[in-house]
Amino acid sequence: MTSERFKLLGIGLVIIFGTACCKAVLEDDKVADSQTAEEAILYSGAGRVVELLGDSIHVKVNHGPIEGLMDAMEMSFPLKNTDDLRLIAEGDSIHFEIVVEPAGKFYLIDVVTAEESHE
Ligand SMILES: [Cu+2]
Repeated sequence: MTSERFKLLGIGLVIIFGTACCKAVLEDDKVADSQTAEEAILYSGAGRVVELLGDSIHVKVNHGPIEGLMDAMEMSFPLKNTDDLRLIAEGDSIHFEIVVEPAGKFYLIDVVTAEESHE
């Protein structure tokens, strides 16, 4: 009974936090070694918005390689601040930061369109 519940929870988390490929990357030893005990790590990325997912939290992005984290791929990310969704549309080129917390939870912050990102 209990293990069945954990199994369902696990499936739910995979659905919520994105693709299995990225989950594997995030559990990579290299990532674990480079982080201190309690600090989240910040990565910069760029890509194109493929789809704004209907749950108002996730965005599907076709992103380029993110050094130290993952190769180029198409995947869904949760957003830290859902207000960012109002600033982007499908097809936009975007820049963003990915926060990876020590426990492996990750989400996007500072999502801007490429046109707005120059200083
Ligand atoms: Cu990815």
